[in-house]
Amino acid sequence: MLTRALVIGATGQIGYELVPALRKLYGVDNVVAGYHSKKPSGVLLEGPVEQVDVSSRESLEAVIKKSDFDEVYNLAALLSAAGEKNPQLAWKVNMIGHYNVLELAREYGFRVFWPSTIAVFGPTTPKYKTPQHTIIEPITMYGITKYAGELLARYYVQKYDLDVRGVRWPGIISSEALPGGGTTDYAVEIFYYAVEGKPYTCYLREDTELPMMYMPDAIKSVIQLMSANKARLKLYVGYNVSAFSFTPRQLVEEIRKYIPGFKVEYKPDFRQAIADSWPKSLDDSVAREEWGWSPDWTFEAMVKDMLVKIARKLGKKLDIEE
Ligand code: AKB
Repeated sequence: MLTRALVIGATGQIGYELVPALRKLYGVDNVVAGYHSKKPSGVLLEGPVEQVDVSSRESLEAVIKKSDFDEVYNLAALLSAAGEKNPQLAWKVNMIGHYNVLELAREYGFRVFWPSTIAVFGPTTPKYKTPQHTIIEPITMYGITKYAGELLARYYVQKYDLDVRGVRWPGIISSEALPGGGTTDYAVEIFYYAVEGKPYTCYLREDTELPMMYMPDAIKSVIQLMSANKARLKLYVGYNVSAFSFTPRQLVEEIRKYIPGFKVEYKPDFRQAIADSWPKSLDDSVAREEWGWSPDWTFEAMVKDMLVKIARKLGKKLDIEE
């Protein structure tokens, strides 16, 4: 049987790479790229696209009604930094949008993927090997909506027997679409500066350690969780998933192995307090036990691959053996 899927937030950092991955699995015509203010481009235009406002039930239902979707991937969200600039909009997109998807899933019967984040954790959470179940007191609107969203999704699973699944992603590093509005965005931006030969000003302190993951593993986590045997799942949403952790200083040192002259200065801004409230590493043993999660990419392999890909994208020559 063919699976039909809608990806909401397809023009964002993760959507831009999830859509082609799903199209490979389900067929190009069976995966609709849902976008809002940012117009689709590149690979997204190889298949169907639809404009959709997740915070409007009418807009969402109009798209859902057009196709018999089996799965909806709701990636629309204002991230941590953007959410602090406009908390009201963050609530609307992250919370009402999530509620609208769950309500329509109840009526139309599709499965849902909805990601949470390390931003659910706060300053009172244990910092190292942060357990799945621990103190959760987020300080950003993004974190609050994501933790409330985890509880809401689990409520729909229990009350209405919905199939809603999701992970808690760390910062995601990728070479295709740029991230926007996150606290971990520096770890992508920095590669563009390094490859262009420009100095970079980092908005986090050099010793700010955060958990991160390379995009191929983020995509793997979605596909692995969505294809996991339902009978084995207990948690359904908010699974801690981790790959590696690093500080800006460690990232710069690794980049300098390939670009020795790369210059960086540190000027922490409001994002420092957000980063300081998050874990430094995660315990993802529940995801490993329930659906066999394990990452493929190491920090060192990610840095090398990013430099190769960004250099190719910018048409720059770097002396790196592939
Ligand atoms: C952010 O920095 O806000 C996101 C996240 C960790 O969820 N990348």
